[in-house]
Amino acid sequence: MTPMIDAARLLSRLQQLGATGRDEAGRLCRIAASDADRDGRDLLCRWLAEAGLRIEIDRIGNIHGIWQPDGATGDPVVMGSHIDTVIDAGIYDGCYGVLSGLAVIEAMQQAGLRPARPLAVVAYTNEEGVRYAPDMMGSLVAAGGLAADAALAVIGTDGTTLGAELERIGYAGPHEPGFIKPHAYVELHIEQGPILEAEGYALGAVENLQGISWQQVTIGGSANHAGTTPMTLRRDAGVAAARVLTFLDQLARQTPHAVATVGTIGFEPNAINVIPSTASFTIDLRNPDEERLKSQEAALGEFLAELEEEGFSVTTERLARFQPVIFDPRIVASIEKAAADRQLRCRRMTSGAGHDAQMIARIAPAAMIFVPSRGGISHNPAEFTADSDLIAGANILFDVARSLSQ
Ligand code: HGY
Ligand code: MN
Ligand code: MN
Repeated sequence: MTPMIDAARLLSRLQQLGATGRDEAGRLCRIAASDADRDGRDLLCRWLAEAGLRIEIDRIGNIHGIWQPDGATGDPVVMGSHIDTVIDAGIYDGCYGVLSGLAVIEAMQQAGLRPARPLAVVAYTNEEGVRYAPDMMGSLVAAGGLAADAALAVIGTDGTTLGAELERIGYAGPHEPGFIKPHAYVELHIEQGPILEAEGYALGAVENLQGISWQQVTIGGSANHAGTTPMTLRRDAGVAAARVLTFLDQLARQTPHAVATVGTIGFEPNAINVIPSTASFTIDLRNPDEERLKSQEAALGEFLAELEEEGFSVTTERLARFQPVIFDPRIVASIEKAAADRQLRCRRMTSGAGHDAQMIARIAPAAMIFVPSRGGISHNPAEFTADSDLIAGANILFDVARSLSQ
């Protein structure tokens, strides 16, 4: 009988964690290093302790639950993801991978397995990057892509500092990030896109992940009276920003596999009868092809230069820039084999979203397993994956982690 994970307990924990860190309006907002995040972390650590795992926290707050079975030696097989969320989030993004990693270890313990290697489940800090940029921060630091001190010094959108917030919530750990070097890393995650559902697949074996470019842009014009200022005499920063948004949208629609998003925007002085003097907004560009991503960035730069020619001031701040990542073909193949062995339909695919796996791939063989998202919806409370798909994915994670830890 092929061992299986405890489905009821995994589903129950997903709901319990999903109920933790909701704001007064009932929205799930476990923003990294917030009180809500602390509550989620505390709950996860309780479950890790109940499973008898050794809990180790590093300076950037990455939580490691380590299982060192008798006789196991060498670097651990790591299963991870994140439990911080975006604003008004769904309950599966990140949490599903962390809780499934724990379920896999518990299933191995339950089955009396004696893996040759230790196993660990990791919840990386600040994967979403909502308050502190860049995103995937905890795994980036663990992979040596960003110094821990630099990350801890990052000032958030609310003026707080990540290091002080981690101290405040009690998750500024003692270990140097990267103190654990994974033998291999596997991340189970919801697809957050429409492909698996639309094509009738139960699983995705993720072989690559697209490049990401985040910038903060501030355009300066001239405040003036909304009623008395003729259209020909205006330097309206709001309209200039709107032109950038439209330009980026059209550019992405004309560039293969490109996406472009302006997720935040603000005007100064932000009054109904004042022409905006300043417009500040964020730009998220992505493409699986590095050269095309560079061309999107170059086209944006040229457009902003034209606005400067027209008399606007333009400043840009780089918030994140990650190149596309290719995952480990052997692990991808083992995901496909595990799916075939369980008679589950599986297809290879690219990840549109950023994930901790793209960072850990810098220091260890890594790959991802996707399960379908209903309607392709994510970063939205309507995010949903059917229980049968959740359990199937967790069992594939079990099979892959077991084969990697033999
Ligand atoms: O931005 C992303 O793709 C991820 O959800 N942090
Ligand atoms: Mn995620
Ligand atoms: Mn996310």
